Amino acid sequence: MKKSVVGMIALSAMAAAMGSAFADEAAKGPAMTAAEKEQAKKIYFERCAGCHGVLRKGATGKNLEPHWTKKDKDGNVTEGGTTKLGQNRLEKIIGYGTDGGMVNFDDILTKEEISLMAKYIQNTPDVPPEYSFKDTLDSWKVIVPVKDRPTKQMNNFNLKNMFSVTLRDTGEVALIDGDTKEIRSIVKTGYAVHISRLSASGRYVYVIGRDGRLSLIDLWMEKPAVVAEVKIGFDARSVDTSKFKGFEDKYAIAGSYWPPQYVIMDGDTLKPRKVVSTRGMTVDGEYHPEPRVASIVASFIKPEWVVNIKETGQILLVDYSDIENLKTTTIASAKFLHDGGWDASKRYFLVAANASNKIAAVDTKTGKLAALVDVAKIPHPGRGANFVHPKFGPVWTTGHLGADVLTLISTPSEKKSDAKYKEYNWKVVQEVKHVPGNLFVKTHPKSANLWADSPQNPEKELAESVSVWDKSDLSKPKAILNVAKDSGLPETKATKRAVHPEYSADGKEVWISLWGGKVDQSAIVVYDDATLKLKRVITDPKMITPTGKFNVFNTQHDIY
Ligand code: DHE
Repeated sequence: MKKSVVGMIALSAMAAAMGSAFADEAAKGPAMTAAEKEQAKKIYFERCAGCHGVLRKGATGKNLEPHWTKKDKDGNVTEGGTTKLGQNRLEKIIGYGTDGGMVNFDDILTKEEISLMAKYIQNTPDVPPEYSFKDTLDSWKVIVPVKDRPTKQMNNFNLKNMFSVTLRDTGEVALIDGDTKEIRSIVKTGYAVHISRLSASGRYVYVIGRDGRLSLIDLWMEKPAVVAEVKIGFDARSVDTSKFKGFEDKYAIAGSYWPPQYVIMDGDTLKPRKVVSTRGMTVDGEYHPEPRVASIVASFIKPEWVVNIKETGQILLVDYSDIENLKTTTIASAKFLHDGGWDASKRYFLVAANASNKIAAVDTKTGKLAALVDVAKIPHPGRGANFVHPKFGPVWTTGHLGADVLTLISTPSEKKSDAKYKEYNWKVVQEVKHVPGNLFVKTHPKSANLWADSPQNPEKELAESVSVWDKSDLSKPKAILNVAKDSGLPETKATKRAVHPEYSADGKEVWISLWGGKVDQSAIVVYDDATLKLKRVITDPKMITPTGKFNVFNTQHDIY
């Protein structure tokens, strides 16, 4: 009950913000009542906008504008060689998914909702309102002023091994003690929190909700709680802080999907300081009205953030040393930039240009594109996984949503002993057989293993399992762990997706979320990394739809 109410409230707020009536042109699409449009609008923002875009111009997902979703009355059913879709075909695609990577929604939406969505996307997209600096400032709240916050840690938790865990559908984050596995605090945040990132100090957790609400959690409080909040847009995915020496946590930055812009704030209060629009030209020289802010990461070697703009394929290096006179380097890479992580040296940031099937590597020392590497279909690295390959030296690994491999890319190293690997740099040196539908790969410098999930695989058994390889010999058969079975939770018709492996601070345990259906019990399943044996199942009625887990120490130091 609780989760659906929270979800409804958040979505109504978001949908209400998305403008009012349809444009006149919409009359040309299938007829819908006002109530149907409202319902479809809400579902679209909850389930579809992330991949297809608010304006439906397409990104990870296809373009969904009426010029090809809607068949013409005169029987003209193709455009540029592509068959226009129409009601029946759209219903099938939404229900059953496609080989192109569209997931099936028949276990999430009812038949009536699927039919409604097929009608909705044949109508002209709604254009949501803008969100100004004043709107951002008006939403800003300091709950505990800096002067009233503790001056030392007031609890006796081992903060380094604390995990910030997204409880997706309740709009909360659970802070779980990695040593005892106890839930220390459940904190109200924005809806469907996407990521948690740590302050340079390791004291504060920055949590960004899908609804654009950014929350600042103080881990030093007796019971960690939110000390400041701000809404940075209507739809958001990314946040980080300033990490360069002398600027530690002075600023925070959060990226918005809608409106397409980023916001720079004071690090300790979230007071908005600057809003910067990301609208502009794609790498192909076309204007794009909705270039969303995807991953953001703070450089350790310069006072800069790497800000990846999805639809334009432009990588921005935003220099925060003087935010009144903001300097930005714009690096053209490839369209549809999404998630990514550092190489082992933390000089190069590697980011997936997912629908272009490429990995872009930016050299944050020279401020230039280091490489654009062709890879298999729809790379999705999370943050990737760095390790030393026995034959090819240092490599960074990505998984794929749309292909059955993990891709290993050789990365440069300044160590003399690694000079022999130079010839491989920025080449795909190995593809390791996995299954499609992978979202996250993970390893740890102290671990012998490489872990990968496959939560988007259409086969229930594979979506509920994770795979583990021995990094020293990737030709050895992988171990497959059925996380759903290991959890001991009752079997359900709905798939419990095993998602997002995350290491403990010492690299000895791996935590996997078992993301159950809305009404089923979820869990976090903890494995011993050395033996791959089940160590603990963390479950609780309050543990509703856990997804991302962020170990404080590993996130603070970008260890992956
Ligand atoms: Fe994510 C990272 C966007 C769907 C869980 N996800 C990211 C990042 C982006 C992004 C831009 C990188 C942030 C950064 O590093 O600064 N994700 C999107 C989408 O647009 C998409 C495809 C659709 C949507 O509507 O959100 C999407 N993501 C999902 C999910 O369905 C997941 C599995 C669960 C959920 O939250 O809905 C999911 N995404 C995650 C996680 C990370 C992430 C756990 C962080 C990985 C890490 O280890 O840092």
